[in-house]
Amino acid sequence: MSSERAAVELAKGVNGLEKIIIHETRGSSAEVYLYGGHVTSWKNEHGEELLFVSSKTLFKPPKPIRGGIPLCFPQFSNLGPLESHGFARNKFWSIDTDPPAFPTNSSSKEHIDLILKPSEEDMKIWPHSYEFRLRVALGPGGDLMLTSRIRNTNSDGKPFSFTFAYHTYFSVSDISEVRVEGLETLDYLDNQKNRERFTEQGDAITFEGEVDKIYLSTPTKIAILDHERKRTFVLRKDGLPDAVVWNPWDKKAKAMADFGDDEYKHMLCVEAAAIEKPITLKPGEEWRGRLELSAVPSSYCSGQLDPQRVLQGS
Ligand code: TA6
Repeated sequence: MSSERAAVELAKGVNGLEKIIIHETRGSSAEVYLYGGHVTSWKNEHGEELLFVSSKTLFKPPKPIRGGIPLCFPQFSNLGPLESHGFARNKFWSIDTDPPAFPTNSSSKEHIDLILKPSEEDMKIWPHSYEFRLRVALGPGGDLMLTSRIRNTNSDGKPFSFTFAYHTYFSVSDISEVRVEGLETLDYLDNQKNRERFTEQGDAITFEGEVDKIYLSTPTKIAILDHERKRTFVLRKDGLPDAVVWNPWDKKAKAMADFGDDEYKHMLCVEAAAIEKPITLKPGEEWRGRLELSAVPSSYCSGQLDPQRVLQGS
């Protein structure tokens, strides 16, 4: 990295919204907006963008940013009285200048710490005091890590419960050529069928229409294979038992103002989540949910790549 460019820099983004850019020595980078604590870019060492952000998204509060990694907290989707996916994604976060020590060795990685705490106004919508700390880190190999630490700071002794998701939008070459491995034979709730419970078939998941499923108690590792780009995304998660798979396809795409009609062909959401069993915290207790994303080159022609090797590999 050229000496003059800092590893972590504050910059002005779209519409003057503040963002932090994290640079990793070998060339990978990530961008996080203070608006929503929202990662909007993750690039590999070749400068290739790995996340999808809609060309129609407005970057205009209070509208959430369409793409990247929205944070769904304290409510996933409409599973509660709050707005869809809760409010964390349309709040202004602050840089956490004094984060509590981190257990893992992520201090060695380029990172930024953000924090969200409720205002008096917020407490009227969700009557709980909390501290939501988010660390966004880039590993030497360009892996992107998000660690959320949510603490109940209620002084009235009250516990609170929440559901959560890292609503990651992966950039893919052609959705009809993408396979998801690691969710075979699992139970899921189908959002298109009133969250009725079904069991997934035994093969990799492929896409030929709208998909909106909450997979329950999944393995900690899921692979997304983009054959055309010879790229495999490996999603590792901790403290997040469930995974949501979403592609709106053509009709829903047309119905979303902040989403291009054909953009469904180039994105797939695979979301590390805690939905089926809401997390409950007593005052003083803290929950941790970690997401680690890697993009590995994969030469998938005539069955050379064994996805199981990706899933069982180190
Ligand atoms: O995570 C899948 C999902 O819950 C879908 O049902 C769809 O609504 C999507 O999220 C986008 O939600 P949003 O509130 O961002 O429009």
